[in-house]
Amino acid sequence: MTTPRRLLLVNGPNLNLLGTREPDVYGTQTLADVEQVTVDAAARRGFEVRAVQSNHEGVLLDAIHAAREDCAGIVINPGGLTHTSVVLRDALSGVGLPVAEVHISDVTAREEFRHHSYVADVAVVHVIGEGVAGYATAAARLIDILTGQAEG
Ligand code: CA2
Repeated sequence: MTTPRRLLLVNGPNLNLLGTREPDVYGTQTLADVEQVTVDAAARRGFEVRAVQSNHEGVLLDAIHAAREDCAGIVINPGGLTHTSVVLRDALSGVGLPVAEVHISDVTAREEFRHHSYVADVAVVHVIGEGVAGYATAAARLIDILTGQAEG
């Protein structure tokens, strides 16, 4: 089977609130902007994006499992699940697709509990603290790996 030219974009709990609160931390762009930025970056490289956001962990797991069927890689901002969820990490590890982890804010400069990521060591790309533009960087770097233009 040829590799599908499609990414799954996953946004975790509370990221539907982007642009409505905490602009000092997360900026003023919305989840729709996040999805558009990612779609545009992927399209410039001939890839499509399927986007999912949920406040329910099981919905995210099901979307990640389904990506095995028709996606080449996963761009994910797990939100707070980054710091808590072995289950999410196991799903990403279990499907075996290359993963790009994105955080809008610089989690390394925030509270101690945000410094550990359960996802970090199953991801081949990490983009932290670049705001919403970081999703474009993550998609581009992941596609470069998928197309053999960069090492994973
Ligand atoms: O910086 C990021 O992208 C985070 O993944 C965002 C998560 C946070 O728990 C992580 O530590 C870092 C929080 C997402 C919630 O986003 C909101 C946006 C606007 C208003 C309220 C929440």
